[in-house]
Amino acid sequence: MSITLELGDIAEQRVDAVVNAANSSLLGGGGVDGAIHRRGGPAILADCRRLRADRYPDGLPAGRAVATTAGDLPARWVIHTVGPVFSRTDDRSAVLASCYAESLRVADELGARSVAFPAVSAGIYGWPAADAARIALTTVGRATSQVREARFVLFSEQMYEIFRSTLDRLTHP
Ligand code: AR6
Repeated sequence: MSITLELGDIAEQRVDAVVNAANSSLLGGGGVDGAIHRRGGPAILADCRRLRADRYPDGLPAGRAVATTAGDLPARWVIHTVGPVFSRTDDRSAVLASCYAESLRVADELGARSVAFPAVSAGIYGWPAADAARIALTTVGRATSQVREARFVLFSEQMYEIFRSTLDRLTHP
């Protein structure tokens, strides 16, 4: 699998699957979630409502992932994952790592070969950027998957630079 980095909007990516940094309700929010539902249209929310009714009446737990249609996005599927809210007293790194591992597992089930990821938990959920980048890149780098391209789509120059330097360090220790 090749890991690539791009500065841009995740909702504009032409890939098989786009990963959404959702919340447990699966019913929408701000940040990545807002951008995906705005650009993807009502079909995504309709699928999410069905998932809540059928499989996740209490919501999708943090660290898990589930797929829906991508609606009007230039992708085939959205893989919704719920990152942990950052805590200074409770180490939730394993939950954040699980978001990436589970998203790739769902991508494999779908047959997706290219997947775009945001920096899960690094926005509204408050995870420090450098640590979020380390967890994201090490987890995806170690995963066994049929996915050929894992593309991290970063929303600011600063976040892009953090991911680039972290990736450099991991590939040339
Ligand atoms: N494309 C790529 N990255 C983006 C975009 C975009 N369009 N918009 C924001 N980012 P966040 P979280 C960056 O807050 O921390 C929602 O309300 C952002 O700058 O989207 O997991 C959900 O419903 C940051 O670096 O996700 C949940 O309630 C990263 O993406 C909650 O926010 C993640 O920021 C989830 O919070």
